[in-house]
Amino acid sequence: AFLQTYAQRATKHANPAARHLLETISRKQSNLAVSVDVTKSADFLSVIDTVGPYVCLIKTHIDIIEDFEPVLIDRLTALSLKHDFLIFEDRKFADIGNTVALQYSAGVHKIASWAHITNAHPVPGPSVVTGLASVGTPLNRGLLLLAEMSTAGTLARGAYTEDAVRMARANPDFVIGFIAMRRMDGFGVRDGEVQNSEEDFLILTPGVGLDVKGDGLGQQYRTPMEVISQSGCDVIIVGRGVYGNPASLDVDEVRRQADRYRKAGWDAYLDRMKGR
Ligand code: UP6
Repeated sequence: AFLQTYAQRATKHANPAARHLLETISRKQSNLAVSVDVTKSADFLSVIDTVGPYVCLIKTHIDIIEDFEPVLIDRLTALSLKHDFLIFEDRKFADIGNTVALQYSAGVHKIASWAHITNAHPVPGPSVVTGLASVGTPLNRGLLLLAEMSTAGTLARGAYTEDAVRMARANPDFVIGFIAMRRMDGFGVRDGEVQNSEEDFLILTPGVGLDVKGDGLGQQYRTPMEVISQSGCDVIIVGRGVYGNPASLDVDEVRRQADRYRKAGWDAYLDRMKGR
C-alpha cells in the first residue's frame, strides 16, 4: 500500500475514519499530525487554531487539561470543521474489554463521542479490541494499536509487535493501523500463510523532530525523511517540535513550525513516491 498515493488508498479503504484521514491528507497535502500536549484549555485551542490549516490530524491527551469543561469539546469539534482535520485522542487504552468500553464511552471525557481515532496497547490481548469495537464501530471510529513505541528501551518489539499485527488483522474493520516506527507489511505472517494483498494499515509515527535527537526523558526523534521516505510510515506526529519545550505560544512561531513540518513531511512523501 505504501507505494500507492494517499488518494488511491482513500478510494479503497473500508473504514470510514481511515478513508476520511486519507482524503484529508491528500486534499491538504499534509501528512502532519500535531500533538497538542498543553495543560490549559486556552492554550490548547490557540495552538489548534494556529496549526489547523497545516495538519490532517490533531492528536490530544484530553486528560492533561487542567480546566477541562465539556464545552472544550464543542470548540475542538468546531475547529476540526473550520480547518478540515480529524481528531485522534491518544488514550492508549490497556485494560479488560468491559473497562475500556466504559473508559471510551463514559466518564468526564466521553472520548468515543468526538475522537475519530483512538489507540490501545495490545497488552491485554484481543479483548481490548473487542471491547473498544463494541463502542466505536457503530460510530464509524477507527483504532490504532501500539505495535511499537518511540522510546528508548521499549518492550513493544519482536514477538509482541508481530502479535499486535495479528490482532489487527483479526479485526480489520475497526483496527485501521498502528503506532509504529516503520511499515508492518509482512509482520505476523506465519509460515505457509498468505497475506491479504488488499490489507492497508496506516502507520502513524511519533518521535519526529528536525532539530533535536531526544528530550532527556527517553523520547527519540527522527526526521520526516527517515520516517516517511525511508521507513514507509504514513503520518508524522509532532508535538514539541512545533510549539517548543517549554511550550511557546508565540502564534507566528508556532505557525512557522507547523508549516515547516508540513512541508518536510510532504517532501518526504514525494521522495518516497519518486519514480513510481
Ligand atoms: N507518543 C510518543 N511515542 C510513542 C507513543 N506516543 O511520543 O511511542 C506520544 C506522546 C506525545 C507525542 O504521548 O503526546 O506522541 C510526542 O510528543 P513530542 O513530539 O513532543 O515528543
